[in-house]
Amino acid sequence: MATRVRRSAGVVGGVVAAGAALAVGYLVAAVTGGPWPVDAVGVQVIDLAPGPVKDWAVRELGTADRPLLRVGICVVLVVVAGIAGLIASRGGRRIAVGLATGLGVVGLGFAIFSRSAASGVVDRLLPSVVTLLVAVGGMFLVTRAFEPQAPQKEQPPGFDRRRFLVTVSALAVVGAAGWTATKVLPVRAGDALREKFRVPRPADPAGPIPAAAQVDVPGVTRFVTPNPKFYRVDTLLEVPRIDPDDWELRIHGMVDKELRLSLPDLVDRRLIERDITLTCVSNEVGGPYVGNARWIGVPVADLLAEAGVRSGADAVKSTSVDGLTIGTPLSALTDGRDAILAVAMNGEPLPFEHGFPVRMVVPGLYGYVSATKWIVDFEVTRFQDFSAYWTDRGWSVEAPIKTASRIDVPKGLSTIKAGPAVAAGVAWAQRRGIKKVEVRVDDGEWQPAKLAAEDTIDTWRQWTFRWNATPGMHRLTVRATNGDGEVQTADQASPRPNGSSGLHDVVFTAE
Ligand SMILES: Nc1nc2c(c(=O)[nH]1)N[C@H]1C(S)=C(S)[C@@H](COP(=O)(O)O)O[C@H]1N2
Ligand SMILES: [Mo]
Repeated sequence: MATRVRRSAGVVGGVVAAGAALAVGYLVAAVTGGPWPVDAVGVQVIDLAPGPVKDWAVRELGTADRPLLRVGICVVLVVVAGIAGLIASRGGRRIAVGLATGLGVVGLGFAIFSRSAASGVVDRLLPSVVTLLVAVGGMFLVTRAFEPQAPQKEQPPGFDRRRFLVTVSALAVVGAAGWTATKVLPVRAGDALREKFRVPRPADPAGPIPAAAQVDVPGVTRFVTPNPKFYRVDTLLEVPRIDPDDWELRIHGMVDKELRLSLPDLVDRRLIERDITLTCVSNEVGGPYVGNARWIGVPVADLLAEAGVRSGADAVKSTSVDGLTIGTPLSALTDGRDAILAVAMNGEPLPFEHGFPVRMVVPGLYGYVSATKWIVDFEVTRFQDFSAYWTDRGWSVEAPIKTASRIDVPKGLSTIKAGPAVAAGVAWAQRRGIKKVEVRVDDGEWQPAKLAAEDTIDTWRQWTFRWNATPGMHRLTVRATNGDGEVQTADQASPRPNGSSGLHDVVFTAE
């Protein structure tokens, strides 16, 4: 009985020591902006995850894979710590402290080598160093309760109940305090940073969006995606919070004159405002990774002209604050389309999740080859001289957005009223615009849908379709024709390597 209590205490002690270490480390990460060791490991997992696993995670879990990955890593750590505590309770105190040290050092190692937005060495390492110290110290202190009562070597481990309860409670309080502090104190300096930046007035504002761009059918996507609803795709567990006063962009490489721009330098230039629909290459047919916003930014072409592009260059390699790289064809930045370094999204500074303070937006290209968030470096170069984050992972080097269409209403597997019915959705073919949308009921003929007003060729376009739904199960299929007259292909392709294709359909019942 006594043995069992001691062993349970060992497990609890190990778990509490690990929990306190992780919680205090989390607080330090929040204060410094450095990586929490759990996230340092997580980002490595993301970078190393085989393509299919990553595709699966994006598809099935969306952004939910982020908290899940963190929880998974914490669970592994806590289980190992529990086992270490158990070993200590059986006389293996050194092993337990050694395990805690080992795990802490591994976390520190990941923090040194993994991508992170933290710039200074201290900010980058402090969270893992503190986690390591609390883990080792905590394990050392709780397991003191298991020292043999008498000094003889051969004595079985003892169990000093009082000492155990005192150390475990103290650690639990420290951990809980650390965790709570992160949640309640304004340590993330977050919103204050964003409020430092005032959205500038564009010299070249966008025209009003035609009211008729938005169809009036319940359940259809909103024409302008509200910022909090905008899809998010990136590889970070903690969103970078860049101080706009510290931000600097370096434009260099195959240019005549290198530029270094602070945020005031950047927005001091000619600003344009444009509606542009972003799309992720990972979007499945009918999927949600597409959104439309009104952006304000500096034309990339202006900056390139200022820097003077040398002949021979065909690409721009842009880098975000965490070291992720994106390769964009130079031609897409200079062919007259509205490629911008954006500082505002729907009238607000960019949300942290969407790249504050500056990101690139290029109409017509999937995000992974153009939409660099938290951009800090812009190098004019040649495709043959570098490879970028996603292309290293099996995605195409060049990726224009494919013509696509989606049915939002009726929802798949829903039940609608038989009789006069309405379907509605969106279609997009950025740079070319949408000229026609057609819908097919069951295996019938393609029939024209009614197009909503066009905003621009770089935005998606809504459509409605009215028909008489007879009772029973039905399938609606949609296809779009872009402004070049090309009909969306029915050939099915999965997102990898350069975007999904195929026709979206929904099955529903009318009764
Ligand atoms: N720094 C950084 N920028 C990034 C990414 C990223 O992982 N890191 N992902 C890209 C991808 S794949 C897409 S689709 C868009 C998504 O932009 P959003 O999250 O603002 O919707 O950002 C792009 N820019
Ligand atoms: Mo993407």
